[in-house]
Amino acid sequence: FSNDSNAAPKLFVPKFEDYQQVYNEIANRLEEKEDYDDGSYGPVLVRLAWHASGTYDKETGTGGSNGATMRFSPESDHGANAGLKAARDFLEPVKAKFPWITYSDLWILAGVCSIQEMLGPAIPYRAGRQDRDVAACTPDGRLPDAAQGQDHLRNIFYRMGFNDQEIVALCGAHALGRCHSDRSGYSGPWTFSPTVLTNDYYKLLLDEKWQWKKWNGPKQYEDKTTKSLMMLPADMAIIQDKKFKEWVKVYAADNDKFFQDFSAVVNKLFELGVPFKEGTETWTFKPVNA
Ligand code: ZEM
Repeated sequence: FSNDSNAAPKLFVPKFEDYQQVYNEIANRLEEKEDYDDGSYGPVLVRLAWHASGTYDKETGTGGSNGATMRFSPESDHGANAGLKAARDFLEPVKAKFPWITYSDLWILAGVCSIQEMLGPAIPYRAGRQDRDVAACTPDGRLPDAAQGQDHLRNIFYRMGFNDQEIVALCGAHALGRCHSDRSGYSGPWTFSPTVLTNDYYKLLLDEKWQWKKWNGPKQYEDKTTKSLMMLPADMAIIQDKKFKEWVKVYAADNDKFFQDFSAVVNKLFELGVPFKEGTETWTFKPVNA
């Protein structure tokens, strides 16, 4: 005979349905502030997930999305992370409502949710990241510098374990969002639809004429036709380099191919260095508004 008071306390083990609830909560709040940027927190949440993951170093196994160490200074103060407080703060009420999820899993789930809700491809997801403390913060300088070119891109992304095709596929994320003069110093969006994922970034790179923008800010390009779009020096590097440019052409010509490769490479990015338990299930969340 046993009754509840004798039973061991039941540990809450969240399942797919529980993570889908978190997904739904984020999806339903993405456009809650009409005056935030282009009307959606999606782009800045994608950038948070990317910067949490892109610190990975394959040689030492340090960095990556396991840990969510950008919560802490010095990592939160790294120049590359300027402005990401907006994304972390957006997610605080979600963490409060679902306290069982780790920050590290939440940030990546928010990235997955944002890509899907902005009409991108399904991104497979696995849970199991653990939060780590300030001692696990990565050194400054692991994320790419927008002012530099192809050699720098290769150094940074090869360190994470990506090849040329994967680098170009990842850059397609710049179809989303914009640069902010009070964050990176750069200004403006890359495409005319910054809250919808398309292959327009590649098309615009190839089809537009790009010229240096005349202004007091950091060196960036503007399109000659409307002067309302931008490219970073690092963006231009992927059409200045012959091997990168071949992939730009592939993705400009074929949105389905871009979506397929983007989904695979983002999944790889978001899982860099994460010590998943053997047998961890891979899930695909059901879109809410997409
Ligand atoms: Zn970005 N990125 N990025 N990026 N990025 C910015 C914004 C966004 C580089 C970069 O310097 C910058 C990837 C790769 C690279 C997003 C996603 C991804 C900004 C503007 C800069 C300067 C920040 C600001 O002022 O707010 C460089 C040099 C990269 C190397 C190739 C990859 C990979 C990404 C995801 C897979 C997104 C979504 C944004 C827009 C953020 C927003 O707030 O709108």
